Amino acid sequence: MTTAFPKGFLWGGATAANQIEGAWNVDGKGPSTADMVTGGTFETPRHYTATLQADTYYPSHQASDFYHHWREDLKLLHEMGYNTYRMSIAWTRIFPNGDDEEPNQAGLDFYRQIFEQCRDYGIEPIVTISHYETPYHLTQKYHGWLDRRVIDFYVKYCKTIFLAYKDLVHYWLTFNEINILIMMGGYVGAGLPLKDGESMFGGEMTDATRQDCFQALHHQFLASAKAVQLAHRINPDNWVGCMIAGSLSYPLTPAPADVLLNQQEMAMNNWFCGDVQVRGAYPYFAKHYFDEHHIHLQTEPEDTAILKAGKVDFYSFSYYSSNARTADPAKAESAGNMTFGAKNPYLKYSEWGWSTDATGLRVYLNDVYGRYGVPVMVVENGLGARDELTAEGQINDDYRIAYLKEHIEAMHAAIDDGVDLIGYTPWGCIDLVSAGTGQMEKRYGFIYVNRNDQQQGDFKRIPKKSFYWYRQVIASNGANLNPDVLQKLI
Ligand code: BGP
Repeated sequence: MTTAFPKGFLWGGATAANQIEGAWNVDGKGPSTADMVTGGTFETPRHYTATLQADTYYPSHQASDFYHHWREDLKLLHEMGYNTYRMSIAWTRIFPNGDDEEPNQAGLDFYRQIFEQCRDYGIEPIVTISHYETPYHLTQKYHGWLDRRVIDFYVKYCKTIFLAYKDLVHYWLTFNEINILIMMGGYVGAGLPLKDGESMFGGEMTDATRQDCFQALHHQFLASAKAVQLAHRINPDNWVGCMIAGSLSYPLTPAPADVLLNQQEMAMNNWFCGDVQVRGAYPYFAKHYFDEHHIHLQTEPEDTAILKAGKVDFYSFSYYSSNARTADPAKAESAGNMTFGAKNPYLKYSEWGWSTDATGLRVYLNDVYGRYGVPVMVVENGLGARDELTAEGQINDDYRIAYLKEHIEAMHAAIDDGVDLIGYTPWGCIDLVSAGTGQMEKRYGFIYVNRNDQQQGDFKRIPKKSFYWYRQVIASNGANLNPDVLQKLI
C-alpha cells in the first residue's frame, strides 16, 4: 500500500521547446538543428535536409503551438496541481544565430511571461538550457560543438538567461540527455553536421564519428561545468543538474560474457557522463575506451580544473524502458530509447519497441544514488501510445495510467530503500512531437492536443482520463494511485 511521498516532493511534467512550441521563425527566432529535420515513423527514419524543402513536413515548425497556447496550457498544469514544470528554452529565441552580439528581446520576454505565470501558480520551473537543439548557424559555421568556441557562445547564453530569470528560475539542467553523444551520433545532441538527406541519427558509429562525438562531448562537459559555476555565482540559490538518458540494461543470461558486456555498456552509457558531471573527472575506464577506439581528445591544460570546479548539484535522468545485452550476435534486437539490445522475454514491448519495466526504475535509482549520493530527479518517464477520442470526446488512456502507476510505485519503493529522490516530471505532459520519430501520434500527455501526422487538427487541448488521475495522485502526494478515478469537468 503506497503511503505519501516526502514533504515538498516536486510533482510535474516535462516538455522541450522544439517539440512543443512551434512558431519556429516567429518574433526573431532563428533556425535550430531541430527545425531542419523531417517527420518520420517507427519504420521511416526522420531525415535532415540542409535547406528547407517546399512540400516537406518539419514537425517542429508548428509542433503543439505552445507558443500561442501557453497561457491555457499552464492553467491546465496548475489545475492538475503541478508544483513544478520542466521545460526548455530555445537557444535560438535568445540568440538566433548562437554567436550574436546581443540577445533577442522578444525571446527573453516570451519566457519571462511564462516564468512569471509559473510563479503566480506556485509552479517551480526546471529549465533545460539545451534540449536537442543547437542554433543551425553554429552547425554551418563551426561544425556545432566540435568547435571549442561554441563553449563561449553557450556560456554567454547561460549568463543571459541566469541574469534575466534570476528571481524566477532556480533549477537548471545544462544539456538534455548529454550521453546521446555516446550512443547515437552527434547531430541531435551537438549539432555536428550531417549530409543532406541523411537520417537524423546518422549512420552506424565508426571510429571517425566517435572521435567527433567525444570531442563535442568534451566541449559540452566544459560548457556544463562553466555553467554550474556561473549559476552559483549569479544566484547561490541556483541548483544545477546533469540530465542523462537513463539506459538501464541487464545481462540477457548469466553467461559471464553477457554479464561483462552489460557491465561495460552500463559504464559507457550511464556512468561515463555521470562521473564527469557529478564527480568532476573522467572515469578510470575512459582511457581504455579511448585507446580501443583510437580517440584522441584535444584538451587544454585548464580543462581538468574546470571539470572539477563545475560539479552538478543533483542527478536527473529520463527513464522509459530497459534493455538486455548479450554477447551472442544472433539474438534478436529490440528498440529502446536510443540504445539497442536483445529482447527481454520477461517484459512487454510497445508498438515502438520500447519495453515496460517499472522494477528497472527502482534498480536504476538505487544504482545512481549508490554511486553518487546526490539528490536524484526523474525528469522524463512515460508511455508513448496512440490515443483514441471516444464519441463523447474523451480519451480513456487506462494503459498510460497503468504504466505511470507502476513507475510511481517503483519510485516510492526506491525512496523506502533510502534513495533521496526529490522530483518526478513525466515526459510530454502536453502531447507533443516525438523526438525519435517526429510523430504527433506517439502521445505521452495528460493533455491531448488535437493535431495528427497529416497536419490536421486545431490544436485544441482536451484533458485525458490520466489528467484527472494524476491530479488525484498529486493532491494526495502520491498516496492515492487508484486508477478508477472519475473524469470530472474542470
Ligand atoms: C527523450 C528525449 C525527449 C523525448 C523522449 C521520448 O530521449 O529527451 O525529447 O522525446 O525521449 O522519446 P520519443 O519522443 O522518441 O518517443
